[in-house]
Amino acid sequence: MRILLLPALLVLVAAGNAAQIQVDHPWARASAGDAKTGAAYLTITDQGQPDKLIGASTPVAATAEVHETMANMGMMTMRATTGIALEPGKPVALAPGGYHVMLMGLKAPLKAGDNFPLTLRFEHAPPVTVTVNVEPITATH
Ligand SMILES: [Cu+2]
Repeated sequence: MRILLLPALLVLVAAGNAAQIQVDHPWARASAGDAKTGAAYLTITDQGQPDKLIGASTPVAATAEVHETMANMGMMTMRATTGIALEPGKPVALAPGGYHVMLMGLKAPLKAGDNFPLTLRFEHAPPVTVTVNVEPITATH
């Protein structure tokens, strides 16, 4: 009996630890000159329960905030969000012109070819740290 139960238990433990949040293609644009702000982009797919992206942090910037871009009286502006809702199985893109992770107080300019860690925080799922690739300043995807 014990021999039969053990594998079942291991499967349960493995399922509990499976990544609930999938993050694809994390990238950022290289800094223009010595700009102290930047933005990181990525696509999040929630593989678990409904959740919310509520924050981010990275060692390369003093602050990271989840922002949304919006048109306000003909001007594109952005503001911090209280969170981005994630629905199971529905990818949410953080991309130029929309949601992004704003990096403020960059400790050094982002250079194409470099990469840096970015930790995403969720309402329910445990934090996820991804590696953000810095792409040329002309990158749009
Ligand atoms: Cu922003």
